[in-house]
Amino acid sequence: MRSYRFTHAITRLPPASAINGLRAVDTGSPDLARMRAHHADYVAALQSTGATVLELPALEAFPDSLFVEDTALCLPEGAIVMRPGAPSRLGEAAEMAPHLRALYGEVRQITGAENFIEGGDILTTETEILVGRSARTNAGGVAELTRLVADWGHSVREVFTPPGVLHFKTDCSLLDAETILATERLDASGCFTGYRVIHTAPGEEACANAIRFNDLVLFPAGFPRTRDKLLAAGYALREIGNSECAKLDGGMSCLSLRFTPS
Ligand code: CIR
Repeated sequence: MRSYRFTHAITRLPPASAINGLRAVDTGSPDLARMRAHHADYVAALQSTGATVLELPALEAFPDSLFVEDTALCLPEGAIVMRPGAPSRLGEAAEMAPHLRALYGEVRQITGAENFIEGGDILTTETEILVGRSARTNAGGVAELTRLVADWGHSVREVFTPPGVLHFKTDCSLLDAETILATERLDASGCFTGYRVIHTAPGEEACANAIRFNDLVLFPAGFPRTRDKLLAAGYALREIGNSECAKLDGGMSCLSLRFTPS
């Protein structure tokens, strides 16, 4: 599986209602115009790698619907529609399903009224699928995912999400087949044994959520010491403003589904 090379991505325009999006701590209302400008830069960066980006229209009924990553897991063999653990976000998955069906030969669904899982808790590497339980992802959701991907040949490994962190991937990103960018607090759990790990610089934990997309790493602007580490390691970085999504606990991975449909 090529875990960072993709022909397609799906994004969704931030709705005006995003100013009412979920947040763990209120640090002020996002500026919608600035958020949309950052979002346009993000889409342009994905497109600049040669990928096709399906830009879905804003969904006003769902303030967090720009964070499309949480609605599905896209694998080479097919897509799996999630069951988001935030009640206000559950309907977003049903909104995404038809778009995945139009692109993929096979689309499966997490089922079970008590099973919850969000894409932000899932990191797909070259060899395995890592899933962290969180306030949004429970044991039933992980078990469902494990069952649904088994005949596609994927193994799921349950890992630790640091307390108080929204999603597993809030604290880590895949940089290439062997390398993970992670906070020290997450790496200390031992979940990345066997991978090369680059730590976020102290005080810059908020930039751990980046994405490798083809030849680029999309990286949130404003974290110069971690940026310089990644540049020194040879990655091609594109800095994207994330100040407004950060007010809603969103980062680079949350804003797209990335895949090569079967
Ligand atoms: C939420 O709390 O669900 C949104 N405000 C942020 C979702 C971020 N998504 C992600 O990390 N995959």
